[in-house]
Amino acid sequence: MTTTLSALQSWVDQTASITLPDSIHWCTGTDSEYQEMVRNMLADGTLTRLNEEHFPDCYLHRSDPNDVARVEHLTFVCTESKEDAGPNNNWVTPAEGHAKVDALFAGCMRGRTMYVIPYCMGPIDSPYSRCGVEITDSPYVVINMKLMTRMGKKALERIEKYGDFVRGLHSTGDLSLERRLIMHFPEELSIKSIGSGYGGNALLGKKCHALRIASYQARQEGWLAEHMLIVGLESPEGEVHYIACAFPSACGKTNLAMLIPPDSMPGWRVWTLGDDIAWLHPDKDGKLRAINPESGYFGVVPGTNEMTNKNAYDMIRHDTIFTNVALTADNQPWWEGKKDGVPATDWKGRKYDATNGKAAHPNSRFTVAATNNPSYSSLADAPEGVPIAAIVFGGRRKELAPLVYEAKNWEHGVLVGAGVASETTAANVGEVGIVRRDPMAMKPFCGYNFADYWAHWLSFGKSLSYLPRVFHVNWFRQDAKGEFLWPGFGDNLRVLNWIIDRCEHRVEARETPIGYLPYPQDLNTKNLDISAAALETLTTIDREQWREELKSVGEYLNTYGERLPKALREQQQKIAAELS
Ligand code: SAT
Ligand code: MN
Repeated sequence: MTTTLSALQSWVDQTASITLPDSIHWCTGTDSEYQEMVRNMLADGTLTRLNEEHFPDCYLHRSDPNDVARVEHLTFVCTESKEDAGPNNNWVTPAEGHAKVDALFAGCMRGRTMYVIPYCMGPIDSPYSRCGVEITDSPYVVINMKLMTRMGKKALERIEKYGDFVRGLHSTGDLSLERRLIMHFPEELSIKSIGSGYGGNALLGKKCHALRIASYQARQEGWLAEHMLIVGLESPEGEVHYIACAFPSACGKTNLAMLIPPDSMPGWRVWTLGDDIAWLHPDKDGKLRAINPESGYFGVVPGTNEMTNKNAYDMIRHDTIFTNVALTADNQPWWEGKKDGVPATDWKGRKYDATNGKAAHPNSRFTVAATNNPSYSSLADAPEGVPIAAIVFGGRRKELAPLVYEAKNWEHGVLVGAGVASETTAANVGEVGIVRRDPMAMKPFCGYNFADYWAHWLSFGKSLSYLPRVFHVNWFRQDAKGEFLWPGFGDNLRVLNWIIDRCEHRVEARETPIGYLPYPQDLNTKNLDISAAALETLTTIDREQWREELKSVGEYLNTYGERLPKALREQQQKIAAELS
């Protein structure tokens, strides 16, 4: 298969003349292509087949031990002006970016096959979808892209029809950190990534295209590309509300997107649209609609079990690629938090020894098609997407942030999003557990200056006739002893229930300077083992701490200088004044 689109053909030819692969394979996206690639990868050891009785068609891939997470310090946004990339991105000029990375691509595919992957982010027939082509020398990337995106023949047809596509060039290179770079050229709608075969560094449809490049495009075109799950919540009365929630990587988006209602909420059902990325558009009636550009999940494995996320646990028992988990003696995948089995081999392939640390890597992942999910919503394929009733921001905060609060209006909601802070996780290389600002959970993913991004959020609100309400949640609040105050997981539906009740004007709330908090009696705590004191802590604010927080948010906003939208500064000053 080649293409009738000359711009694509010449880019592929030109890339081959630089990277010098032995052969070129145009991916068709068929199941037989997937099977054949898997067979080859089993033969050369890139994959290991897992226990066929318990995990049919499941495979383990072990990445290089120095290549187990995204690398924000090696990720760049290359725009002509430094200000356009903003203080939130690493920056070099496009000329310098190309020069740096092109040197590494020269001859890098010698002895390898070059795969050309046409893919579509979003339903093939949706006006909101956007296409890309990833060129890669990694078969692991190909099979992951097959599960994560709509790739192959249909995507190529759409690309040939419209003529535009994001160009993503990827090579695993030699995996050394000195020669690893993840470069974005938003002004050219292109990506060049070398030196990593892992997740968001290598599956270019995901963070690189669907967030960094798409956020840049979305600003120009009047929409939003966000790090959000999309979930439908069906009440016992049969009403369905869709909400979009932004939490940083490894803070439970996948769990929330496929949550199982607690026993004390009979009749509730949860429908998953997406677990990581949402593209948000105003529709012709001025309502907010969301599509999930992806069609699969790349989720954190550790902690997944029948109690925390039964849907995920069932979903990954067949047709799943595991990356960096441990193995039991009979070749079943094993991870910390798995209730049965014991590890025999750790994620590096060594005989398991507790003194070497965890058996599975904390950022070990499953890759699985969304249709494997028992709570999959077929509306994930609807070209028009779903209407969004509420936007929910959140982070991992031991202290300060209450269980849930509601912003007073859209502008305040933008400030709430801009002020999100969270403890760092294993999803990025670096120290874990440090609180940092992660506005809209987009710190690693916004393809342009955050100041311009907030301005875009503010003006986007004006393009909507029906504004969704904006909330902030924190499932991770702890007491003085380090115990979680809220049970989390399925019980989070109790909080989402309150959010829906607010959207439907069914409950009052207590007004505070930071927003509206629930009255404890309005949270459904039936059969929940939670003390009145804990509930009080979760639904009130410490004014002194919040004064400090608003000061710190103000200082953070200052780092964006003159470009910071005035309305955001005014929101921060107003709340700071009300707190003092
Ligand atoms: O590695 S990924 O970026 O795909 C996963 C994540 O960090 O959210
Ligand atoms: Mn993510």
